[in-house]
Amino acid sequence: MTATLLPTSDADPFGPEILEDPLPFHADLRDAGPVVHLSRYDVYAMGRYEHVHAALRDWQGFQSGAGVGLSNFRTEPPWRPPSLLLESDPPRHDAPRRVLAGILAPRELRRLREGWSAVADELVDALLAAGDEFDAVPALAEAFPLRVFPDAVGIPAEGRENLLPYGDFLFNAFGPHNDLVAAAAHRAPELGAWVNARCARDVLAPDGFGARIWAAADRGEITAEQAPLVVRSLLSAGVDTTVQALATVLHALATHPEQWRRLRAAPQLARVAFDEAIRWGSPVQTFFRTATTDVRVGDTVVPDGRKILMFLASANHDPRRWTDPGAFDLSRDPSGHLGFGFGIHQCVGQHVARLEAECLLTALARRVETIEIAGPTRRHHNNTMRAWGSLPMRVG
Ligand code: HEM
Ligand code: OVM
Repeated sequence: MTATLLPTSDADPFGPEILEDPLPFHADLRDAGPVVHLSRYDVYAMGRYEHVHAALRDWQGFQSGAGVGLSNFRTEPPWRPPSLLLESDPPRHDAPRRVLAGILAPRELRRLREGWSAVADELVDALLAAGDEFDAVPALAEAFPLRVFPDAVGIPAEGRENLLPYGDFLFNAFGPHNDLVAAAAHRAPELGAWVNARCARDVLAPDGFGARIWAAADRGEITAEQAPLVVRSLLSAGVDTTVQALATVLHALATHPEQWRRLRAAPQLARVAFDEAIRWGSPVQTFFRTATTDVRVGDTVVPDGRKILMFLASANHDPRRWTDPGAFDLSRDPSGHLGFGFGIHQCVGQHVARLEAECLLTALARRVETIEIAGPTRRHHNNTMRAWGSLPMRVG
């Protein structure tokens, strides 16, 4: 039995061409085999649903504790103290995960729905009163999460404009030290200090997610040293992701009028529309893992200590798993998509994201008959996120 069948690719998945349109590269990656060597970074990669899914389930073989970016924490110092959730393995991962999963559980979020719906209604009313054309990225995709999420965490109002640039840098930093990282690196210390200061107990409002994390520390479920880092996870992962997921679903609906009509006719489809958009557009495209031993995948071996890039976006378009994967279709069942990951690190904030989407899409569907692209759209390049910079829209 040989272990030498390792296709190789010299493509740069973090270069501007592939960031602009990753789909052709994803197809090549899937067709090349279960595991491909990316010669440019000397790392391994997976693009097929079956293998990405299996690897995400195998947290013992493919760890997160050495970082889920290109940088290997075994040999390179991380740019910030590692996340207790994203960048950790059991048993250290367990307590912070349990605490956050409890605070962000669907039944805990019920108390937020009414208020978030009212904000969405108000935002859409104000937008429509101002005219029938707008850029959906700032006007909806950014505006709505920024109105509801930082309040739900409980941080003060001052300086909230730092949240998006912090997230943009963080998601870039999972990739190589390319131009995207270099262009923003000068702000990282300042943004990091600003975020860290919002994790302290005394700045957090008494009824928010942040205060609940500190209350869990009081109960001994996590330590007082861990609490600020768990708050940091919310401020790190909770803003840019939902902004880009909302931009993705708005773009999908604006370019698929028949699906928009379906949603209008049955607004309870908002959650399916959102998850289908996450499958279809995969706002979080990739994460790395690190092999903890020689791990066999198909006919090849990922050697101990080596990085492997999981293409969630490619798995979400794998024709071996999905019928007509390129179609954005509200009648499909998108569950099982890997856009929120899978396994022990699967997105702990997914119910927050779905509630935001439900509120915003319902508010729009109740008021707007048609929605279309009204001018040239622009991507925003990021090493980890598939993002929109501008989405000119016209509504009727
Ligand atoms: C984990 C995507 C929204 C907090 C993840 C992972 C993905 C993801 C793919 C898995 C990472 C891995 O396996 O290494 C998304 C997307 C979102 C979203 C697409 C929006 C649609 C949120 C929100 C929050 C959040 C709103 C906070 C309220 C987290 C945290 C983790 C995580 C803390 C780490 C969980 C762990 O390692 O146990 N997310 N996320 N995310 N997400 Fe999200
Ligand atoms: C965290 C974190 C940061 C970025 C992303 C993420 C998608 C989590 O600090 O825990 O999940």
